[in-house]
Amino acid sequence: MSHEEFPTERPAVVTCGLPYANGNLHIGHLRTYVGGDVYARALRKLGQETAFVSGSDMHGTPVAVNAEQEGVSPEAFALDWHEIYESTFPKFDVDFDNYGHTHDATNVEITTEIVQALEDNGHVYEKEIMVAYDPEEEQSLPDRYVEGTCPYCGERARGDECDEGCGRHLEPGEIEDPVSTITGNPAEYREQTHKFFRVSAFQDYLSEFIDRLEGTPNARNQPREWIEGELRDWCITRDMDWGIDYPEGEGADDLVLYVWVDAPIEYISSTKQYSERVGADAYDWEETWREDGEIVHVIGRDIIQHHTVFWPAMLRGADYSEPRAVMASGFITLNGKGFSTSRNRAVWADEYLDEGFDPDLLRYYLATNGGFQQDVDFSWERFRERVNNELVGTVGNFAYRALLFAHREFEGTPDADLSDEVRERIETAIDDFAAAVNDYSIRDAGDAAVALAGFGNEYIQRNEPWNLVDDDPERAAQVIRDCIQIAKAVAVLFAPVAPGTCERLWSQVGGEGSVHDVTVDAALEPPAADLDEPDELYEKIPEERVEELNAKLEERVADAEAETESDDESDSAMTDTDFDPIESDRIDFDTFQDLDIRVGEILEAEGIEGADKLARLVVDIGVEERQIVAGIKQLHDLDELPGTRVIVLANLEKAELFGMESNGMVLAAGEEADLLTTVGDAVPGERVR
Ligand code: B3M
Ligand code: ZN
Repeated sequence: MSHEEFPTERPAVVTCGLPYANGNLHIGHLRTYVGGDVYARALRKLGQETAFVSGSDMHGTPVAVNAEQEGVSPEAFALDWHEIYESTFPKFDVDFDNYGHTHDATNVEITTEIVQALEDNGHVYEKEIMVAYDPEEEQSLPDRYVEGTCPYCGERARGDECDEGCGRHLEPGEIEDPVSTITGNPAEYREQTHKFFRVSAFQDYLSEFIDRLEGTPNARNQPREWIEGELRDWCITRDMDWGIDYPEGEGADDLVLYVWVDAPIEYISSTKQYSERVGADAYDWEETWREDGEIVHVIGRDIIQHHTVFWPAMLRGADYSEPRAVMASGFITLNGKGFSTSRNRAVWADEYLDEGFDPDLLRYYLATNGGFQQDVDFSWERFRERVNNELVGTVGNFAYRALLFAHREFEGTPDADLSDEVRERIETAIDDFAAAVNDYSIRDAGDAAVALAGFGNEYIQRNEPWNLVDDDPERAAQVIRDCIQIAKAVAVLFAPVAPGTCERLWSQVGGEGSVHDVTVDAALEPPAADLDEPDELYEKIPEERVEELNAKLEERVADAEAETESDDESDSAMTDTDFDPIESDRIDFDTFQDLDIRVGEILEAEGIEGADKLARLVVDIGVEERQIVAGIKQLHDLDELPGTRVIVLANLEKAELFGMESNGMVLAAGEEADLLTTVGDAVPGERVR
C-alpha cells in the first residue's frame, strides 16, 4: 500500500462485503454493492489498474439456521442464493470482475493455507472455554443458535454480535442468560477446547495501522476504542458441521473455522480467480495481496470491527498486505423505518426492475443521496424528486437540448475550437472528480458530473444559440461546439454512477468503443463530427407512480402482518368457519377479463430436491407446455398427479423459485392446496370465464 494519490503504479482491488447466501436482496443491500462498483469504476477512470471482486458468504450460522428452517442442507440452500445473487448484481450494472463464494475450492485452499501460516507463525493457541449447549437437542449452540443479553451494553444480542445494541463482536461464552434458538430453552454452558487467534499480540501494529488507514472517517474512528482498550483474542473454531474444516493435524479435526475467518479471505480468493482467468500479465493478484497493492474494502458499518481489527491482524500474521482503505456505509431506511425482510417491508431488488425502472436511477439515488457513511432514507417520493429534478432536469435535459440542436442545425459537431471558458470548466470538473475519488466520496464524484451538466444548462441558456444561428452563425457554432464537449465530459465523468445511460450518451456524442474503457482524459478529446439524432436519456416519473408504489408497499406490509397474525392464531382459534370475509372492494368485469385462466393437464410432477414444500410441474395448457413451481410437495402424492385436470392462471408474471422458473400458477383452495379441476370435458387450453 502506498499513500500516494490515485492513480498509483500498483494494482488496486476494490472489494464488497460478502452477502450471506441466505435470503432475498432488497435495495438497501444494494447500497454497498453500488458504492463499491461506482468506486471501482471511478478509480479506473483515473487510470488506476483496478480489480473489483466479491462473493457469497456461504458458511456460518446465518446460513445454517435459515437452511434448517427451510428443511434443506446448508450447501444446497446457500448455492441457490449464491446463483441468485450472481445473476442479480449485473442487472444493476454491479459488474464484479470476479464473484466467487466462500465454499469454492480456491477459498478452501487459501483459507487452509492462511490458518496454517497463523499456526506456524505461533499466532494460534488452544484454550478450554465454556460454550453454550442445548441439552435437549444434544448440540453446541454457536453464534446465532443462541441469544441472550450483551455483557457490554445490556441489549438483547445474538451469540456473536450485539446487532441491536453496541454493535460489538461477542466471543463464545460471553453472552449472558443464553437461550437456545432451536428449542427456546435456557442453554447450558459446557467446557470445550477451541482454537484462538492471538489478536492481542497485534495491538501495537493495529494502533499504527488505524492511523494510516484511509477511507470513511467512521472506519478509522470507531475501532480506536477497541484497539486502545483491552484487545481480546478471537476464537476461530466452531463446533458445527457446516464450514471449512480446521487444517488437519493441528488437533482440531472435529471443528470448522469460524465464518469470519474464511469470509474475508474470499476477497483474496476472488482476486486470484480473476487473475487466473485473465492471466497474471493482465492482473496479478499476488502483487496486490502480497506486495502492497491498493486494497479498498467497501462494507456496511456494522462490520467495521471485523475489517479494521480482526482482518488486518490476520493478514499481518500470515504475511499478506494490509488494506489501504475501508469505506463503511451508513444504514438505510425505508420511509423512515427499517427494512424488514420478515415483514416484507422492503423494496426488493427484482421488484424494482420489474417496475421497469432503469438501474441507473437507483444507482444515482444510492450513490449520492447522502455521504457514504451517512444514514440515508429511501422513499419513492424522494426517488421521484431526484430523478425528475437532477437526472431528467439537469443531466438529460442538457444533453438532449445540446445534441438535438447540433444535429438539427449542424448535422453534428460544428467546426469550431473549444472555448477557454469551457475547457477550464471541464478541467475543474475532472479535478473535482479526482479529488472526490481520493477522498473516498462517491457522492462528490457523482456531484462533480451533475454540476458540470448544470453548468452546461446555464451556459446554453446564457448564450441562447437559437437566437444566434441567423445573426451570428459562427458564435452559435462555437456555443454548440462547447456544449457537445460538455456532454462528452459528462458521459465520461458520470459513467461510474450511471453506466448504462452514459454509455448511450457516449455513443450519442460519437464516442468510440465503450465509455467504460476510457479515462478522464477523454472528457477533453474532440467529439465526432457527425452525430445521429439523440434520444432522451431519462424519463420523468409521474406523481401517480409514487402513489401506486407506496400503496403496493403498504398493502404488502399489511398482508405480511395479517399472515403472521393468522399463523399465530392458527393453532388455537382457527375453526372451519373462520374464513376471510369477502373483500369489500368489488372489481369490474374488465379486471376479471384481464386474468387469463386456462384449463390445463398435469404431465409431470416431481419434488424439488432440497426444498421441503415445492414441486415442479409440467402442465399442458393447450397452447403450450408450462413449467410451474407449486407449494404442494407434501400435500399431494406427486406420482398420482399426471393426467389431472387443473386450472392455471396463465398470464401471471414469471417468478423464480428455488432457482427454477415458474411460469404461471396452478389454482388451489385452502391450507391443503386442494387442486381446482373441471367436472365436464373442457380440454386443455380452454379459457375459464
Ligand atoms: N457475510 C455479512 C455481514 O455481516 C457478512 C460480511 C462478510 S465480509 C467478509 O454484513
Ligand atoms: Zn452490546
